[in-house]
Amino acid sequence: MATGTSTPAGRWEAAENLVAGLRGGDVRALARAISLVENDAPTASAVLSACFPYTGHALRIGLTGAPGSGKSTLVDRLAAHYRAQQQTVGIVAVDPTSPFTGGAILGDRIRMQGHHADPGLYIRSMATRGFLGGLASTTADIASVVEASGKTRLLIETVGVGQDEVDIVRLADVTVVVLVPGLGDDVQSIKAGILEIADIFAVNKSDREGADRVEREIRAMQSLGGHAEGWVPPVVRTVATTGEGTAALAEAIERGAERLRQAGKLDEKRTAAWQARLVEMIRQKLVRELVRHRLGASDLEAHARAVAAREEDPYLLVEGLVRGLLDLHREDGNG
Ligand SMILES: Nc1nc2c(ncn2[C@@H]2O[C@H](COP(=O)(O)OP(=O)(O)OP(=O)(O)O)[C@@H](O)[C@H]2O)c(=O)[nH]1
Ligand SMILES: [Mg+2]
Repeated sequence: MATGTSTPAGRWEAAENLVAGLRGGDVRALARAISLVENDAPTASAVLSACFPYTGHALRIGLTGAPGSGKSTLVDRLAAHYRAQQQTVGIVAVDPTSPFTGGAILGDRIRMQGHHADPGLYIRSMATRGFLGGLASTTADIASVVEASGKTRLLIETVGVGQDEVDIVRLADVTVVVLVPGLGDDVQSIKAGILEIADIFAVNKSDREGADRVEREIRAMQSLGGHAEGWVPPVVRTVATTGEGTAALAEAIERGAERLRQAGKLDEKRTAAWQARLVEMIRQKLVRELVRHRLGASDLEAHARAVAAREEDPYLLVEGLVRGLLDLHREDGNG
């Protein structure tokens, strides 16, 4: 693993070694591979390529909902449920750039302690603070690395607050939207985007007053139609702190996945997800190549200044930059 990573061959060898390690159950190799991907290191794409043949088989389950709705607690319960069924589990929690982040990280750290002896379970929190775009794509890449280590169930937790988070759960096979009673968080006030992506609703904290009302509101929304493919998302009540409803939720997830498989919708969904990811990957690659060959970070700032001052035409600038990059590759004999 001490191979130099400054050459493509060296990067490939390093990546293959790392992936052989994580496939063999080396948790430190897994953590290192994830960090390389998260930090967009030079070896990252080689690591992902080496992982790719070992992916595509796990069921990806996205959980989203308001901050503090009990997603992490629920994810823990599901993980324990799957472990009892001899499934192996990977958890990827996306920590939002929000005031709630501190609590989430603390919660995840406490979780880790409870499970650290179990080699069939891996938990990773992703920080999003300062992340520059492509969050959904990177989350999916990290899930792939975790899957390559041999996990059969992937649980992806994200706070349902922004478009990034909606994009992340769109990459899941089955999406659970977690709602809670008594937050003044009426279903009507929940963003339409979140309702549309739900394959299943979990009404968590059903030990509290108002679970009936939340469920009624979901049903009322559903009666207005909307969800495609004739699948009416089931509503499952849970109490994540006691584990009540976990088995029913897991069953709803399996039924949802099975239905998708039978209708050929799972492949369709994954194809759509790949289409979004491919666009993102191409975008990232183009920007990286531009910065490497044509445009340093300081040049970008100089251009921005000139454009803001109306001294430069941004449309002609971008046209010229991209054209220049294509010409460069043609000169290299790549075109
Ligand atoms: N009464 C009750 N409390 C719950 C239930 N589920 C979770 N909680 C509590 O709600 C708080 C938040 O739970 P988390 O699992 O951290 O919620 P989260 O949605 O992951 O939070 P963020 O990741 O910070 O958005 C914790 O104090 C939990 O113990 C439940 O079913 N009933
Ligand atoms: Mg959480």
